[in-house]
Amino acid sequence: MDTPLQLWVSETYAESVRLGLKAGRLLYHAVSPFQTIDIIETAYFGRMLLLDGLVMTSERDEFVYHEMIAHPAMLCCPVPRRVLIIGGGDGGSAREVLRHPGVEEVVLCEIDGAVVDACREFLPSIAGQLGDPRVRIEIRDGIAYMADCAQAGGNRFDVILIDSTDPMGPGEGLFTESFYRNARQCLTPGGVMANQTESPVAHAREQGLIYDLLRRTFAQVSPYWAVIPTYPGAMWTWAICSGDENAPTPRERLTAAISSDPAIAARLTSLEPALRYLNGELLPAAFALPTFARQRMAGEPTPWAPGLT
Ligand code: SPD
Repeated sequence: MDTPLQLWVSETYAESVRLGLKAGRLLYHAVSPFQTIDIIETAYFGRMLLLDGLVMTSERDEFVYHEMIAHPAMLCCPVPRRVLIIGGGDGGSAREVLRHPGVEEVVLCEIDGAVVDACREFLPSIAGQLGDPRVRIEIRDGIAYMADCAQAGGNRFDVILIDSTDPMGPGEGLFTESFYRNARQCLTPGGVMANQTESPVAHAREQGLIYDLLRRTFAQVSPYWAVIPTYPGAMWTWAICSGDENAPTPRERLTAAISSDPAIAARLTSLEPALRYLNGELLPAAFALPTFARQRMAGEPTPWAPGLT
């Protein structure tokens, strides 16, 4: 009896845990100077982008990640006009940023032009806004871009999003103190940076190190989380960071905004019809962290928790 061939792709973490996805056609495969790039069809999550075999985004759950990296930081800033995205070559973060009416310029600095081209061709629902005239794509190393921006005097972007890969391969230098210091200098007064900070379940050690660096570099660091079903550990985090020690923290700004700042609350309400994840009830709740994650991010000793062996 013929058994139909079934293909599965999987991502392993902590050397012992594996998430498997039933796959269909391989739509795109390339080996660029930086990484392997694959776009595949999956049975449940639609088309999916993998870099060096690690899941970056899928048609079915990308909205959670992209809404969550973009909108909290954009709302934190009273009038975000100029936005820098480091990484984010799939275009999902740019698409969300462009939903904010005052945005005049989005610089997307992606190291690998092949990622941008492949996503434009095979993931149009994610990359479809990359042709917007407000978007300027720079195919460059984000570390060098940020260093140049800081050296030229900084003070250039209202919001910076670090939409990076994991801290390995080409993304590794995007998790360093010097990179964060340059990012802080590139912000305008009152500006904020948001970055993806991995999973408290799958990347315990890496996450502890990332938050050490962030707390050393920025006066205020507000972590928040959501569930991304296709990512290792599923529980995923971001942080909004600000260099302004006298202002309320990003968490306080957003939480107060929802209850008492009519301008920010109105901005979120006007976005809501276009969003599938974020809303006025969820935004303040996303900053409430489980104790083990909160302890680790604060640099406190954490009793055994997922991800620590
Ligand atoms: N482990 C996956 C981490 C990837 C984070 N960046 C995803 C890019 C989506 N725009």
